[in-house]
Amino acid sequence: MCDALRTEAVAPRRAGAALLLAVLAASGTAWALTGDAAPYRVTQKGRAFAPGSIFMHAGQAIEIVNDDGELIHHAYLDNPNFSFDTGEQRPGSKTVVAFPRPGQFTILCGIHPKMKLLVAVK
Ligand SMILES: [Cu+2]
Repeated sequence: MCDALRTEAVAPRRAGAALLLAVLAASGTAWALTGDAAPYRVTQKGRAFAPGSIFMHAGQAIEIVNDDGELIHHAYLDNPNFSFDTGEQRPGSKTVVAFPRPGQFTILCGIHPKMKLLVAVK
């Protein structure tokens, strides 16, 4: 892969992994598999991820909640080591994403370019 080809804010793509995780979360069985405590909760009130940065270990997960009134959000990560795409997050929805391996990641919102969430996984 050539880094120069990875332009910023490209159109988010649909990732099968994220869809699978969403299905697991909906079934309520995902956490028995990880063996970890509840995922880190990330809110999006006021068009901002909060907290803005998270430090965690491989295998842990974040739960991205759209609690921002009537706004739609669309969190995604496009990284050579790990990618996901929540698709449109309707008000009141939440998506759980587990990070399987170490790395430094920046999650963006496909609708609000200023939204950034840094995730450091070790
Ligand atoms: Cu947004």
